[in-house]
Amino acid sequence: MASTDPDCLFCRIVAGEIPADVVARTDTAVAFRDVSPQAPTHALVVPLSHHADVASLADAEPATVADLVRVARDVARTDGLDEYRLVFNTGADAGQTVFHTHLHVLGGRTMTWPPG
Ligand code: DGP
Repeated sequence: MASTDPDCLFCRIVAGEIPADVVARTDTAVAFRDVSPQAPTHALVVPLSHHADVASLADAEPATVADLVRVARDVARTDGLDEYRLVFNTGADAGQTVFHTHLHVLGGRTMTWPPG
């Protein structure tokens, strides 16, 4: 049974309590469209279990980190993309606002670097 936090937005999306445009679901992860897309493709891949950030997830469930990347690749492929950006914002200073691990999948336009 995955650990969950009843006060966590993404736990509630995983549970289906808050609607989202779900594009993929596996035994360990759910992918849904970002509510505020920053590119033509912008999805979030989240583990079913609640961990605040990807480093915490890596300690607790290292295989799930790889699952998130595979699901992200499949979401990109479904959108016809074989070039895309994957981002784990980790901590407030890095831009993390939701403290349930999530992998951003961004693509469909030319990206720039460095990020803001
Ligand atoms: P981050 O800043 O890395 O923590 O990214 C959080 C992302 O979550 C941000 O791009 C917007 C998205 N988001 C926030 N609330 C919701 C929501 O209720 N539904 C969906 N689909 N996305 C959300």
